[in-house]
Amino acid sequence: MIFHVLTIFPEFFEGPFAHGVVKRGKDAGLLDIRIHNLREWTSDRHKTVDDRPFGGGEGMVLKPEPLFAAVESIWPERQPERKVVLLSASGRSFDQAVANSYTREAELLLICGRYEGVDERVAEHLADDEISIGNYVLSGGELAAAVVIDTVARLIPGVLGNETSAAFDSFQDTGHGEGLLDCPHWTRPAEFRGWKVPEVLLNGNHEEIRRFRKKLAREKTARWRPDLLV
Ligand code: 9D3
Repeated sequence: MIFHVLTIFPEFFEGPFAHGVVKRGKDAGLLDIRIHNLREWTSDRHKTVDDRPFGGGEGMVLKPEPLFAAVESIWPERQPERKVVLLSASGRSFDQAVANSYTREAELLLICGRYEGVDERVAEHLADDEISIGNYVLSGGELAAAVVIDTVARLIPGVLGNETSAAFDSFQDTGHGEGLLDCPHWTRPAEFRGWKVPEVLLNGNHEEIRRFRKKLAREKTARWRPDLLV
């Protein structure tokens, strides 16, 4: 799968994809990440990418021309399995189901918004989808693009060493069922600063361990994500 990122901060992406699962996926040839500098598609001396909002108001807005020129030069042909995704605070919510749906694409082109926003003609006539990663205010789409790529990349068959992407059908698929959060985990030492690992986990009774983990998963969900229980 090929991920394209269109941004005014190409250096931002030197870090996020240089480690771990995404790096291994790249090295194995299972995915490719291509960072594109939006300013390459400006035609004025100052490489202008933004302008003042019509109707007045705070801040600046990304101009449509460089964005359309960039997408049309990266993809001279739009194909059904190539999707343009606009990262914006006003998009639909990104979640595991959206990530799963993106694994069916051959290529994604992620447009990182900046300033107060992006000219609405980009959302209307250039992007196939408009995505927010959560209900909080970021200063731009770059962190969101990195989140989307990380989440989708690990679902690509082979990237995690898993060929069965069906095992990742839902966010809460932990083996406990019922859409619960994962249960807590412990490792050695069995006692640390006087805090003991639950005895059940040490006794080798796998049926009892399974029931215990499910109980803890329910308790954890009730505490931190009661919305998942309704
Ligand atoms: C309410 C007026 N503005 C906030 C002071 C709106 C606004 C404009 C631009 C809010 C955020 C941004 C920049 N954010 C993104 O481009 C963005 C984002 C986000 O802020 N939150 C969650 N997901 C995303 S994806 C892109």
